This record gives sequence, structure tokens and C-alpha cells, in this order.
Amino acid sequence: MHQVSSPGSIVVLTGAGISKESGLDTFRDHDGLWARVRIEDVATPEGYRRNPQRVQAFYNARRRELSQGSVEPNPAHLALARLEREWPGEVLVVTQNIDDLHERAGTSRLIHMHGELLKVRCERCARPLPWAADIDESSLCPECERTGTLRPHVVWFGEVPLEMDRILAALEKCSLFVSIGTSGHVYPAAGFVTAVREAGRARTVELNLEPSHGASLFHEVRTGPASELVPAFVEETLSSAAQNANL
Ligand code: BJW
Repeated sequence: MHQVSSPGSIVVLTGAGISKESGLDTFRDHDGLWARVRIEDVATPEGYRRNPQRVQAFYNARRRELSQGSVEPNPAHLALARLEREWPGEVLVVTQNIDDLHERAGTSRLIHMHGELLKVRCERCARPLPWAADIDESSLCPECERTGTLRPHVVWFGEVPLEMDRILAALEKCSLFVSIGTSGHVYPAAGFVTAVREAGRARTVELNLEPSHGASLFHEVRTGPASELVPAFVEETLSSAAQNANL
């Protein structure tokens, strides 16, 4: 049983596992994306320079999949939005996911550290823009009106994740750190639990289908599907805050 002093702040890190039950594939599970395509080909700047069409096709397909009516937030996304609404302190969700399921569930304090599928950025003028359609070599940047310069607004291996200063500041001061549906293989996200432990003030909890690569670093690990574990954990956290408030 976890306890977090109210109204301390909470940081939640999410990974592909939280969106699995919404119908989106993870990366490293046996049926995941990396079983079908090579990381070096589609998730590195070198792969993009070698074959931009292949990389655009990979992200175009995922962008179309996200717009299908069947892909919707699941009870885990909804529970995190409830946590933000009802927790008396600050809640920040840091997601490695590029889907928009947290937003659709109602989470508003959210950082997409690996970018967003529904945005593109121009390699010339650099500004991220909302984008729901396919991208190809004839796509025109609406800002500088060049063609062939738009790329997915995502963070590939070797690139620097977004908003790291804001994330590290939140990790430093939080009272509870919860990691959900991430395998713990990709840095810097895999190192967040260590940063929190070194700051010495937060309880750390992992909620995952199975213990992750870094499970031993957490105070507590719960295993099972996110759609069950997360609503139960949020209910428990909010009830413990309500009890503390009544003492
Ligand atoms: C469920 C479930 C259910 C299933 N319920 N759970 C050597 C040592 C250490 C580090 C490095 C190194 N060499 C290079 C590095 C750095 C490198 C790195 O980490 N490499 C490692 C692979 C070794 N990292 C980088 O290059 C990053 N940049 C960087 O470090 O810059 C330097 C810097 C940092 C900080 C400040 C300043 C400078 C960039 C990483 C970019 C990652 N990009 C990707 C693709 C882009 C987006 C996209 O296409 O979607 O991001 S890779 C991919 O992995 C994607 C994900 O966000 C990321 C993490 O994957 P995730 O979410 O953990 O998914 P899975 O599939 O691995 O796990 C799913 C989990 O869910 C599993 O555990 C399941 O059990 C579970 N699950 N169903 C609950 N129903």
C-alpha cells in the first residue's frame, strides 16, 4: 500500500503499454512494431536520410491508424485524467507516446517527450504544426512554402527528447512517481526512477503487464493490464488523500 502526503505533486511516466488496450502496438513485445520493422530504418535520423519515403510511410500508416474510430482512450487514460482533476496537488503526465489518447481522455498537464504523431515540423523553418494527413515529398510547408521539408514531429534515437528541463524539475520535487506501461529500455525515460530516488523524497511505483527491465529500482511493482491496474491505483491514491484530509 502506498501513501503520498497530500497535496504533494505526482509525476506519471507512460509508455506504449498504456495504449495497447486501445488497439495501438507496443514496440518491444513479441507482436510489437520492432518485430516488423528495423529501428535503424525508421527511428533514426540516418534511416530518414537514407530513405525518407519508407519513414514517412511508417508514420503515415500510424497516423491513419490513430484516426480510426476504434482507437480510443481506455480506462487507464481516463483514470489519469481523473487523477489530475481530483488530486489536490499538481499532477504531470510525461508520455513517451506520440498518440493523442491522454489529451482525448482529458489530461491537460502533459508533456510528449518523444513528440506527437499529429504534428509535423519543417526542417527549414523548424516550427511544429498540427497535421492529420499523410506526408510525402510533394507536401508543402504552410509557413515557408517549400516542398520536401516536412518530417514527423517525433524524437528518434540520437535526438534530444523534448522539454527535459521541465521534466527534470518536476521529478526533483515530486512526492510520488508512477511509471506505467514502459519496458525501461529507452533513456532518458528509463533513468527517471533513479533521478527520483536520488532526490530522496518520492515513493516510486511501477504498473506494468510484467516487471520491466528496471523493475528492481521501484519501491513497489504491480503487474497486470493497465486498464485494470491504473483505475484501481488512482482510486486508492485519491482515497488515501481524502482520508488524510479528514484526520
Ligand atoms: C503493458 C500492456 C498493458 C504491454 N498494460 N503494460 C547506451 C546506454 C544508454 C543509453 C543509450 C545508449 N546508446 C544510446 C543511448 C540513448 C538512447 C537509448 O536509450 N538507447 C537504448 C535503446 C540503449 N536514447 C536516445 O537516443 C534518446 N535521446 C537521448 O538520449 O538524447 C540525449 C539527451 C537526453 C537527455 C537530455 C539531453 C540529451 C531518444 C530516444 C528516442 C526514442 N524514440 C522512439 C521512437 C519515436 C516515437 C515513435 O515512433 O513512436 O520512442 S523508440 C520507442 O521506444 C518510442 C517509445 O516512446 C520508446 C519507449 O518504448 P516503450 O514505451 O517503453 O515501449 P515498449 O514496447 O518497449 O514497452 C512496452 C511495455 O508495456 C512492456 O514492458 C510491456 O510489458 C508493457 N505492456 N501491454 C500494461 N496492456
